[in-house]
Amino acid sequence: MLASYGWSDRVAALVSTADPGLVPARVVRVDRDRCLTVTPAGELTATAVELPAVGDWVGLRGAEVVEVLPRWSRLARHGAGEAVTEQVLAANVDLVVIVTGLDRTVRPSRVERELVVAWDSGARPLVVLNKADACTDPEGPEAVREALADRVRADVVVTSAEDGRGIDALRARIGGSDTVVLIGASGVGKSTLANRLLGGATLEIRAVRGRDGKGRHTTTARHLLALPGGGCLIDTPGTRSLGLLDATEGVAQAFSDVDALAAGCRFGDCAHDAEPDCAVRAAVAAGELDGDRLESWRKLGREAAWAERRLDARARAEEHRRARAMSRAIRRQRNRP
Ligand SMILES: Nc1nc2c(ncn2[C@@H]2O[C@H](COP(=O)(O)OP(=O)(O)OP(=O)(O)O)[C@@H](O)[C@H]2O)c(=O)[nH]1
Ligand SMILES: [Mg+2]
Ligand SMILES: [Zn+2]
Repeated sequence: MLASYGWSDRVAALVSTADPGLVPARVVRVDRDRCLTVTPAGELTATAVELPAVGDWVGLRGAEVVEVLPRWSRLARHGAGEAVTEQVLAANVDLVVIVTGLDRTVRPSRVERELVVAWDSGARPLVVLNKADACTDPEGPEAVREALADRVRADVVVTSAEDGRGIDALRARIGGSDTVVLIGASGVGKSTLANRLLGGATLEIRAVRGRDGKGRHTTTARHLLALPGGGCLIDTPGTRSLGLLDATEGVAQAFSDVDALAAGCRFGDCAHDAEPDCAVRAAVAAGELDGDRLESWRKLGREAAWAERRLDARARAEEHRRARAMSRAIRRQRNRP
């Protein structure tokens, strides 16, 4: 049963460190106060004190999640609201598939942001240009693919969930025990692609109304499903934009080309602004590095650094709160007759 849900040697090793009295299971869906899990004996709805995320490996006692096993990757974003909070979209993912549609102008900066989130998750990324049958670029899908791959320095595949092209290429990139998560704006065809891979109409899809399809989120919950050819997949609701967490590591990985160039700058802390002998600006001037890409690197780097400071501040405040509660408890103990 678990074999179809991403069970691997790595998971086996992880489970062996857990309490042997617990039943290993994987979380395939999270609802308000309970989650649906897959156990060696089949599906089971379980309660949990602290709800795990979709994709988590857990230990069950009866119908209760009593242990969430350490994650090797987690796809997370900045939660809603002002405070910097982490919202985990999917845990223990191996491949993050960033989906965009060729039926409208592809925005490389959006893909760059999603690549930062993907790299930062600890999984490997893949970019999919879907809706090749409805490509609006006069140069055609392959030209768009080449230009995007060149700009974002990632593996890019062209697909059409409509006529089936590129689905084999996508399938070929998914390993037998891989957990794949699909991300991207609403209406780009994530669920349609998922249905293609699933070999049936399991997930609901709906036509996008209007040009940008705002406010039309067809998929409303994240759900982990087993793929017939091996591996499993999490479809997610479309996101307008992903807010970065302390993703400085992700920025470094997504922009390793900029980092490599920066090694040639005269100053180690060069901001590639007005410093003399800046190898990064020289590369832009020589046409070797896209100026817009450098701009993306700046913007995303700043956002990640800002979130890092905010998260640090929050962690410090939390520590302070705990210390105060502790000293209050100690005082109460002392004051006891
Ligand atoms: N022409 C064309 N239409 C497609 C393709 N893939 C999906 N669509 C259509 O695009 C619309 C949206 O598809 P969905 O799969 O629901 O999109 P989604 O990304 O899952 O959207 P959310 O669940 O809202 O995030 C539907 O009308 C699909 O039939 C494709 O390759 N070509
Ligand atoms: Mg969907
Ligand atoms: Zn520089």
